[in-house]
Amino acid sequence: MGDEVEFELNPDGSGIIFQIHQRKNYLSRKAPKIRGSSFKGERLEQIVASNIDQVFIVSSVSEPTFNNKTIDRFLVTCESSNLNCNIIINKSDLDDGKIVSYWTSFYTKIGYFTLPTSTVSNQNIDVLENIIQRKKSLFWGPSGVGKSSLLNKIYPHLNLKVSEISYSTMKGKHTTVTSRMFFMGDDTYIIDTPGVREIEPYGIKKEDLGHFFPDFRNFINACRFNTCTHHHEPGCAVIKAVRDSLISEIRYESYLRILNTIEDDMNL
Ligand SMILES: Nc1nc2c(ncn2[C@@H]2O[C@H](COP(=O)(O)OP(=O)(O)O)[C@@H](O)[C@H]2O)c(=O)[nH]1
Ligand SMILES: [Mg+2]
Ligand SMILES: [Zn+2]
Repeated sequence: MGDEVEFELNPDGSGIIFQIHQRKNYLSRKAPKIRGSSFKGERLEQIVASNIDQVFIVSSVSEPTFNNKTIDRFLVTCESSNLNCNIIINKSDLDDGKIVSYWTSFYTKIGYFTLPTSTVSNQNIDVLENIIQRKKSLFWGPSGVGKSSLLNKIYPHLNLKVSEISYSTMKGKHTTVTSRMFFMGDDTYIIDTPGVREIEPYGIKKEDLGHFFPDFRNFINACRFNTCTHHHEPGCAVIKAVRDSLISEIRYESYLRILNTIEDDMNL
């Protein structure tokens, strides 16, 4: 999706694509595990979208519960694909006064543009509308956080299907089945993606993971070993920065969790 192609038009109106331009960037993930399948082979890389100017990682204050670890996984995937990523904290109308201000300043400090929004109170809908003009933007995040609702708010004629929250699980149901790209005129494209429950950063080596945490970057070069995974190694400058409160412990915990999910055979 979003690939630029050149094609020839035949007299009968059919076309032949003869060149797919090289993708500027693309977002991929591992194909999800199929529940109940016993297939243990290699899981393929799935391309979610390409040639994207900016990604909005959408989260919500509650329903589903705010989860910074989920945001961090999405961030790592975007960083590793060289994508410009921003964070949306939607459903600010459900805030008890703590989540929005705490996490907005948390991620802003790391350097991510973070925008609290609400399709109920309309908070920052105008700001969002402004920053997506003349760009190709992808909206990504777990199901139920309000991605389709936000897009409908800005472009009511899109009429994207919005899900009911399932109160048994407090998780949104998947209503968007495949990613869909819409041309909104004036060089503006938006991509609505289905909710992703499980996301695993694809194809990242353990020793490279730290580079996808911008808040670690200033310290990594000072580690004793250039293959340091910032896990246990002596002379690790990242661990020291966590101890000195120069790196947030919360982010370091996220880092360790993701590190744990990277399969060792990636390092062979
Ligand atoms: N309270 C509140 N509910 C919202 C907001 N935005 C969306 N919702 C609700 O959240 C549910 C899931 O929305 P949907 O747009 O389908 O989420 P998506 O799966 O991320 O596309 C729907 O019931 C929406 O009405 C918001 O800002 N505040
Ligand atoms: Mg949706
Ligand atoms: Zn280190």
